[in-house]
Amino acid sequence: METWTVVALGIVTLAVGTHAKDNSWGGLYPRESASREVRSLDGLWNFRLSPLHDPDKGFREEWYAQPMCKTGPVISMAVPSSYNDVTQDKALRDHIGWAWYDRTFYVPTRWQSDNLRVVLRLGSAHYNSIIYLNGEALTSHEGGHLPIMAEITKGVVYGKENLITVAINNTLTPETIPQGSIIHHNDSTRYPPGYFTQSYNFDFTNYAGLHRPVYIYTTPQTYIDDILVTTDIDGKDGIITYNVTYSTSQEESQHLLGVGCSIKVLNNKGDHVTSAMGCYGSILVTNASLWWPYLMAEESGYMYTLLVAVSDETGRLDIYPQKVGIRAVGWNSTTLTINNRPMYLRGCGKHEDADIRGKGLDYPLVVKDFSLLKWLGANSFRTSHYPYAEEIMDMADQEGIMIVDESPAVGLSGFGETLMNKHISVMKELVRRDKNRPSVIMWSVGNEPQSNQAAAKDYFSKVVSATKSEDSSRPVTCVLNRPKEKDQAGRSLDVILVNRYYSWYGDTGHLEVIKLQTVTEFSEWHALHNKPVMISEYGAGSIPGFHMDPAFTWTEEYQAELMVQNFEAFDELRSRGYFVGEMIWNFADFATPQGHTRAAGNKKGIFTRNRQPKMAAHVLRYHYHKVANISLIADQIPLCFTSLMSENNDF
Ligand code: BDP
Repeated sequence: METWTVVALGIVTLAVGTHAKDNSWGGLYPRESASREVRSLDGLWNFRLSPLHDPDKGFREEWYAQPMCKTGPVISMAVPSSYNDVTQDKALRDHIGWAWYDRTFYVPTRWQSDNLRVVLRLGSAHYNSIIYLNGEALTSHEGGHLPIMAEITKGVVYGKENLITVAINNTLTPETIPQGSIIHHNDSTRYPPGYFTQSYNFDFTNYAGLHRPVYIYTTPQTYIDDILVTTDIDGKDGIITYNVTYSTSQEESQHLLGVGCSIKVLNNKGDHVTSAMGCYGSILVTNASLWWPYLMAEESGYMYTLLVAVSDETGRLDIYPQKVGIRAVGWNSTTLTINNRPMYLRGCGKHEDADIRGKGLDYPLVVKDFSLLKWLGANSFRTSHYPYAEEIMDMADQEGIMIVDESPAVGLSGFGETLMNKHISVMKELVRRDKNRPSVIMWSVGNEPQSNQAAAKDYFSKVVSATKSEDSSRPVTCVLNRPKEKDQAGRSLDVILVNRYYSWYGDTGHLEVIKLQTVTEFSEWHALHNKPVMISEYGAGSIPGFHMDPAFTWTEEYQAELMVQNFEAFDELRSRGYFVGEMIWNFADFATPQGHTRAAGNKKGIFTRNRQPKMAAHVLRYHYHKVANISLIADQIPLCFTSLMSENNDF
C-alpha cells in the first residue's frame, strides 16, 4: 500500500529554521554605477546533504553556526549550478530534502567608513531556502526562479571573515508552486522501512541548488529601491513614463524629506539624449529609435539607458542605470501588435537545462542559445515553465527576442485558496522583477493546469485579474491543454495559447491528419472566445541519428515531417487573421525524471541537449525565414531536406 501525503519532509523542518522573515521583493538587479559596487560570491562553495531519513539534522546540529567543514565532511559545489548532476553520486542526483551550502567572504572596512548600505542578493534558490549570515537567520524565501534580497549592513563584520550559509529544500507538496507529493511506500514486503519518493506533475527534472549568481553590493544609505518604466509611441516620438521609489535606512529616515530625483536618457552609444527632474513623470524622446523584435526592422532590440539619480539632503547620490526599450504592445480580439504593427510569434518553448549544470546559469550556453534562435529566424520564446534568469532576460531585451514570461505554476490542480494566494504572490514577484523589460510581451500565469476542474473558473479569474492589476500594459495568458468544451480558464485570458500534439500523443504515426485537426481545433478556440489564438507547443520526439523513410516515430524524418504538416495548418490559420504565433516544443532535448516514455530525457528538441541541430532545426529555420519573408540561399539548406520540402507545396 502506498500513501500519498501532504506532509513533506522539510516543511516541518522549515518551521524550525525560519526565524527570518520571508522576503518577496528581490530588488533591482545588482548593477555597478558611480554609487554602487558589486562583488560576486560565485565559485566553489562547501556543500553537504541532510541525511534522507534525518532531514532536521542540520538544524539540530546548527550547521549554520560555524563553517560546515568543522561539523563534518563537505564537498565542493559550483555556484551557480544545480547540485544534482555534478558528481557521480546517485544519492546527490536523487536527493529529496535539505541541502546545505556555505562559504566565507570579506567586506572591506571602507564600506563601513563610507557609510554604505550592504545588500546580499541571490538570483534564485530552488525551492525553499533559509539564508544565514554569521550564524544568524537572515531571510527565507519560498519558490525557486526568483531573486532573494536582504540588507546585511549590520550583520556583516567589516575587514574580517564573514560566513554565509544557505539551506535549500527541494520538496514539493500540493501547496507549493509547482506542486508535488511525497509518496510513502509502506508495504514492507516491497520497500525498506521509511521508503519514500517525490512525485510531480511536470515533465522536467526538479533540479535544485543555487541556480543563479550570488552578489553582495553597496548603495548609499538613501537608495533607489525600485524603478517602474512604461513606454508608448506617438508618431515618430517615444514617451517614457517612469516612477522611482527610494528608501533609506531607519536612522536616516529624516533624510527622506530632502530627497530628489533626476533622470538622464542616454542612447545605445551612451550619448546624452534628454533629461528630466522629479521622481515620476514622462519624458518625450523625439524621433525615437524604437525597440523592434528580431527581423521586424533593420535594427532590433534598441535600448536607451535611464541614468536614474536619487539624492538625499546631504547631496549624496545613488545612481542606477535602467535600460529602456521604447515600444508599445497592443491586442484585440484577433491581433497582437507591437508599435502598431501586427506581430506573429515564431518561437520555441525552452528550458533552462544543460548537462552537468542542470538549471545553473551558464554564460556560454546563454550566448549559444540566442545565436541559435537567431540562426533559426525565431523572434520569440516562452520561459516554459518558470521564470528564467535575469541574465537570459537581458539578452532577450538586447537581441530583440520577444518573451512570453511564465510563472512556475506548471500542471496545477486542486485550486484551493492557499494555492491561489501563493500563485498570486508569485505573479506579483515575477511582474515586479520583469516589468521594465521590452522583450516581455505577455505574462503566462501557468502551463497546462487541470482547467477542466470546476474550481479553475474562479481561480484563474482571480489570478489573472491580480496579474493585470500589477501590469495592465501586457496581455495575460495561461497555456491550456484541456478540451475547449471543458476548459474553465480561457474566458479570463487575453490571448489563448494551446498545446497540441497531433500525430504524437494521439493518432500516432498518422501525419496526414495533422492539418485538418489543427485547423479545426484552433479555429474553434477562436470562435469560442473571440480572442487571438496561438499554438504554444507541438512536436515529436526524435533520437538523433535515427532515420527511416517513409518516416517512422522517433526518427528525425518523422519529427521533420510532422513539423511540415503543422506548418501547412499554421499558414492556413494565419491567413484567417486570428492566429498569432507558433512555438515548437522544444528548442533542445532536456532532462526529465526517469520513465519508460522518456529515453534519457525528453527528445522533442530540434537541437540536441548539446545544442547540435537535428534535421528538424534546418526545417524550422527554412520555415521561420519564409514566414519572416526572408529567403535563405538554397545551398544553405542541406540537400536531404530539399526533397522533403519539395513534396510540400508551400516550399
Ligand atoms: C506538454 C508539457 C511539456 C512536456 C510536453 C511533452 O507542457 O512540459 O514536456 O508536453 O510531452 O504537455 O513533451
